[in-house]
Amino acid sequence: MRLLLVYPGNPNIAEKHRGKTRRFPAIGLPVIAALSPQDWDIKIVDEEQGEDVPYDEGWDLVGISSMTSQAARAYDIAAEFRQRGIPVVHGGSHPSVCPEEAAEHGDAVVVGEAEIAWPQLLDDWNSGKGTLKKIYQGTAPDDGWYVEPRRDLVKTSAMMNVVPMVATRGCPYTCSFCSVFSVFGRGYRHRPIEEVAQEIERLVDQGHKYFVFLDDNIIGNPKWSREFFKRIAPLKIQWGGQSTLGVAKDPETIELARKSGCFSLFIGIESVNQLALRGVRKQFNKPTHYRDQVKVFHDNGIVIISGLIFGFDEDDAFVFERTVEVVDALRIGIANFSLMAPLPGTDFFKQMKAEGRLLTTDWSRYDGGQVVFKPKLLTPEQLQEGADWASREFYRTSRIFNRLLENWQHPLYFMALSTAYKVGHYFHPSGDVARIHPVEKQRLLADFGLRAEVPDWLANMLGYVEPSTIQSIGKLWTATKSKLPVLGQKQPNGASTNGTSAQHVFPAF
Ligand code: B12
Ligand code: SF4
Repeated sequence: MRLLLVYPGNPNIAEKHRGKTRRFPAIGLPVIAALSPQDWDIKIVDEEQGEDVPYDEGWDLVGISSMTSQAARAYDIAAEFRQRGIPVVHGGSHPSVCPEEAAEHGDAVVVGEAEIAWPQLLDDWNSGKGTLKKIYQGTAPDDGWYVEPRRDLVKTSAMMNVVPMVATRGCPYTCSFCSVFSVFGRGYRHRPIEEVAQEIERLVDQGHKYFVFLDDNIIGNPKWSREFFKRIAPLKIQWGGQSTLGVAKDPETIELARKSGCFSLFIGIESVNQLALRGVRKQFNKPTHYRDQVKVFHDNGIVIISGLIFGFDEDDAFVFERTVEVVDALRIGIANFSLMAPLPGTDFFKQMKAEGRLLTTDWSRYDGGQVVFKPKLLTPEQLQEGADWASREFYRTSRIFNRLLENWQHPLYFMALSTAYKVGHYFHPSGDVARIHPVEKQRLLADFGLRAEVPDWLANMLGYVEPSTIQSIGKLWTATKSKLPVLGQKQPNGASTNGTSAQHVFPAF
C-alpha cells in the first residue's frame, strides 16, 4: 500500500516564493504516518517547504491536513487526486470544525484527534475493500494517546534543526476566537513525564539539542510542569514553547523552566485593553499585571514572543500606537501582530456571521494577515494599515536596540528574530508588493524630493531605513540641492555646468 500525506501551501504565497521561508517541521502528519501500518510505503510532502505534490506516483490513499487558511488549497489538491480515482481523507483543524464542507471535497473526514479514528478508518478500508464512512469522529483519549511521530519521514532542512514535541494536549479556557478546545477538548491532558523524557533522551542521543513544544500551555499545570522540568534539566537541551502571562504568579516554576533549557515562550497577550480581552473571554490576561508578569520571564532570561491581535470590537484608531507603546515599554522582545480572523466553528465567527459582518468566506484569506470581517470602530482599510504600521513601528532599529538589554541573555536569537520580523513586514505574502502604506511611501519619497512613481523595490529599500534617518538625509539633500548649480545654466562667473545635476540623477524632480 502506498500512502501520501500532504500539507498544502498557503495560496497567498506566490509559487516562486514557496519554500523560501523556513520553520520547524509540522508534526500532525508524522503522527498519522506512525498510526499507519509500518510496512506501508508512506511519503509526507509539505508544499510550504517548497515540495511539489507528486500526483502521478501510483498512490492508493491520500491524506491531507489543513488549517483554515490552507483549506482552499487542500480542496484543489484533493480534486486532482480524486480525478485520478485516488481516495482522499481530510483531517486537521479546519476539517475538524467544518466537516461537512471538507466531506464534499474528499472521501472521508477525520474530525479532531486521529489516534483512535485513523486506525478505525484503515480497518474499514481494509475490510470494506476501500469503502469509507464520510465522517470519522475522533475522540480525545485521556491517557495512552501518544504515538511517536515518524520524524524519519520529515525533510530535515527545516530551520535550525528544531525538533517539534508534544507533551500535553488541550486547553481549559474557551477564548471565543480560538479553535484549540474544539479540536483537542477542554482541560490539559499530560503524557507521562517519563515517556516524554525518554523520547527527548533518544533524540538527544541522535544529536538534537533544540526543541519546540507545540503544547498550548506547557506550564498550564504547574505541578506537572515542575516535575517535568526537573526531569529534563540534566538533558541540557534548549527549548521554546507556548504559555500564558498568568503563570508568572509562580516564579519558582518559571525558574525551573529556565533551568531545564527554556529560552523563549510564545505568549498570547492578544490586547492591552482589558475590555477587548473580556469581550473574547480572555479576561484572565490582566493588562495591569503585565509589567510584573513580564519581569518574571525577563529575570529568567526568557525571550517573550507575544501574540497580539488587532480587530477586537473595542479597537479604535488609537489602538495601534497604544499597543506598540505599551508592548515596547514592557520591553517584550518580539511582537507578532496579526489581524483577527473569525475562524469557522468559533463563537467569534458565529457572532460575525449573525451580525452580517463577514466580508469573505474565502478561507485562504483567513491567515491572520488580511481583514476578512467588518471591524466595529474602524474601516477595514484602517485596520489593515494600522496593523501594518504597528509591525513596522515596533521593529524600528532604535526600538529593537532599546529592547536588547532586557533580552540580553539570548542576543543572537533576539536580534535574528527581530531582524526577520523587521524585514518580513515590508513584504506582502505574495512576495512582490510592498506592505508599506501608500501615504507613508509618498512621505518617504517626498523626503528625497521624489514623486511616488518609483518602483516598489526602491520604496522597500527606503523602508528599511529609520524614518528619522531618511528625514535627515532628505533635509540635507534639499539643502544641498538648493546650492547645486543647475545644468546648462550660466554660472555667475559665466561658465556653463557640465557635471551631473539633480535632474540627471532623479529625472522625476
Ligand atoms: C504549530 C502551529 C502552527 C505552525 C504550523 C507549522 C508547523 N510547522 O507546525 C505555524 C506557527 C506556522 C502556525 C501558523 C498559523 N496558525 Co497555527 N497552530 C499551531 C499549533 C500551536 C500546533 C499544531 C500542531 O502541530 N499540533 C499537534 C498535532 C499533532 O496536531 P494536529 O496537527 O492538529 O494533528 C492532529 C489532528 O488534527 C489530526 N490530523 C491532522 N492532520 C490530519 C490529516 C489527516 C489525513 C488525518 C486523518 C488527521 C489529521 O491528527 C493529529 C493527531 O491527532 C496549533 C494549536 C494546536 N494545539 O494544535 C495552532 C493552530 C493549528 N493554528 C491556528 C492558526 C489560526 C494559525 C494562523 C492563522 C495564526 C495567525 N494568526 O497567524 C497561522 C496560519 C499560517 C498560514 N500558513 O496560513 C489555529 C487553526 C484553526 C483553524 N480553524 O484552522 C490553531 C488550531 C490554533 C488556534 N488558536 O486555534 N501554526
Ligand atoms: S487562545 Fe490560548 S488560552 Fe485561549 S482557548 Fe485558545 S489556546 Fe486556550
